[in-house]
This record gives sequence, structure tokens and C-alpha cells, in this order.
Amino acid sequence: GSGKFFVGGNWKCNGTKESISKLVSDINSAKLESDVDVIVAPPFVYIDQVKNSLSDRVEIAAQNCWTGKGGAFTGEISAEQIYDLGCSWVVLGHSERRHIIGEDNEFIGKKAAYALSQTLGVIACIGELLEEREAGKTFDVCYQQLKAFADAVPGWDKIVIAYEPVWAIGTGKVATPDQAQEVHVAVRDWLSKNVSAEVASKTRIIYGGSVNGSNCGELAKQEDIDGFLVGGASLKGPEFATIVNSVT
Ligand code: G2H
Repeated sequence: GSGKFFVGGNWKCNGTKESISKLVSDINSAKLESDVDVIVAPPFVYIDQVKNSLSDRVEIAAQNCWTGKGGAFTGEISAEQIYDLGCSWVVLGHSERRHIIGEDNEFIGKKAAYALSQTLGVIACIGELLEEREAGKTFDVCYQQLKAFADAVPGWDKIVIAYEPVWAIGTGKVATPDQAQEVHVAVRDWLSKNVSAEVASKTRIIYGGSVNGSNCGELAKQEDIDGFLVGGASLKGPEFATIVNSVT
């Protein structure tokens, strides 16, 4: 693997002040292995609550941001504001934003470049639909999504790539360790050929899609799986801690 193991909890559009207060206190009291970067991504409206109650051991990500500086963009949240709240990361290109909201590669690339310019780290999500996998297009789709990031950003120091096959997201149908490993290797090869060997060896490639406390161990053993982006299972503090602690 590359770099420090990285586990993000993507809370998506879930929670209330009360449930989030419980989740934060469960995370605060869990034992987390020291050699892991741990991040949680609450809904925007709860970021401040989480920042004020969560241990500094855990960093905070936003789940999205606007493409540029804030201003007359009703309903949007700027990278400056995310930074101002004390976040150090932003999740961009999540499949729910690509396929439910309709964000395209170019729009996501713009967001990534701007977020990096505001010193945020970017969790850059890629991944194929089931029909694309079945048509043998998994690598092509992932390469196009990677290229959109690569074309837009000035450097890869603060980017973590999350490979999330869409057919595995929230479905309980996790990719097998071999399926995930195969794509992670392809992503690393792509970086090596199209960015640099150094970026390929240093960039963390994490897996997302129905990761839970039971399947994380086998996935974590794979050479090129450098961590996880966890949705549903990150809403339970003890299970999230189990996943953090699956570092090998
Ligand atoms: C993939 C993942 C977190 P889940 O979207 O980003 O969600 O673990 O619920 O499949």
C-alpha cells in the first residue's frame, strides 16, 4: 500500500442534532489505531456541531463544495466556508452526485482545483455503473474520471482517490477483494503513465461501497487498498472504529 491508511466516514444526508451527538460521543470514546488518518464527513448543517464536539484526533470533510469563490450562488457552500468551519477535506465526485444530481467530470474537476487552491484536501471519487462493468468498460470509465481530475488539478499531494463501484454502493453487495484490488492496480498504473511514477506510488487509493465491520479485514489485506470510504457502516461508532482498526 501507499502512505498512511485512510478511513473516511461519509454520513451522507443522514442524522439529526441528537443522533449526531451520540455518534460523535461513540467515536470519541472508541479506541482508534494511531497509524490511520480518520475523517468524517457530516452533512454541511452539522459540521459546526461536529467540529465543536469531536476529538481533534478525527478530521472533518465536507461532502461537496461549489466550483469557485462564494458569492451569488444560492444554495451553494464555498470551499472558503468549509475551510472557515475547520474542515480539512472535501469529498468530490461521489457517485450520488454524479448519477443522482447529474454532476459531470468537468464540473467536478473545477471543484477539485478550487478546493485545493483553498488548501483543502480532496477525496476524489471514481467508479463504474453496473452496466459499464458488464460491458467491460470499468477501466475506461475510471480512467476518464481520473483524467478529468488530472486535467484540472495542479498537483496530487492532497488528493486521495476513492474507488467506489456504483453497483456496490449502499447495496450490501461489496466488491470482492480481488475485484477491488484489480481496479486499484489499474488506477495506480494510470497515474504512473499519465501523471508520474512518484504520484502513482504515493497516492492513497481507498475503496468504498458496502464496506462494513465484517468485510473490511479481507479488503484491507489487499496490496493496493490504502483505506476505505464508508457510508452506512460509518453511522455506527463502534463499527466505524472496527473499520479504522482494520489497518494491516
Ligand atoms: C459508498 C459508501 C460511502 P456505503 O458511497 O461513500 O457508501 O458504504 O453505504 O455503500
